[in-house]
Amino acid sequence: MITLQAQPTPFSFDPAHTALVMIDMQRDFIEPGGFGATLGNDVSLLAPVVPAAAALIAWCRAHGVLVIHTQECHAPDLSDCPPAKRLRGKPSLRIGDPGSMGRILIKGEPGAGFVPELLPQTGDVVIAKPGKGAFYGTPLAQELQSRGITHLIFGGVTTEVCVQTTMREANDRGYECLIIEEATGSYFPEFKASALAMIRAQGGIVGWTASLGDVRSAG
Ligand code: C5J
Repeated sequence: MITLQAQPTPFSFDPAHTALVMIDMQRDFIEPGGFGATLGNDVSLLAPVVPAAAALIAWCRAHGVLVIHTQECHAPDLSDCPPAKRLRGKPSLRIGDPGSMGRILIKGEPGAGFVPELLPQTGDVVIAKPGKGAFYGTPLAQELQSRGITHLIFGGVTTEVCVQTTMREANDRGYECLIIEEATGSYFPEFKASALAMIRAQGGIVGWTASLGDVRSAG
């Protein structure tokens, strides 16, 4: 068992029954010209998440924690993209439109791929997801159940959208959930701070939060 300092209380887990769920560290969210930028966001705000996520992934690999990468993307024919999602708002390019990194958020296009620092390795699990939550329309639940996973560690982008949605879905499914502060990020720093505060409030109503330093101090 590993116990690390966390809020609101220490978080204990057996690495053999724990998975890291790294959410949507894709070029379309982190680099200029992708989905995040088409929505008018300053994608440079997410740059510091990349080295922190890499450090967390390395720590998990060294401690025998399964690494799962999720990827928000859609089929080339958009059959898994509801019009409500595609037509929402006034982005400069919509999902499926051609951009500087290929078609926006389409599976197999360069933009939908992971940033080069965080490419999946042999033994990792990759989950392509059509929604914000990683359980909707994916085999994630079966992947976790078949491996006897009980605890989940979270990182990725964006904190208050896909990360928080997935953490809440996991919490409702009975998983003990921890999010690592530096390894997650938002285009809106105040939303990140609020999401983390909501997660650990009321005795950890959604789960625990900890810093990368807390993780490293655990061994
Ligand atoms: C968004 C995500 N923000 N991965 N996706 O649309 O958070």
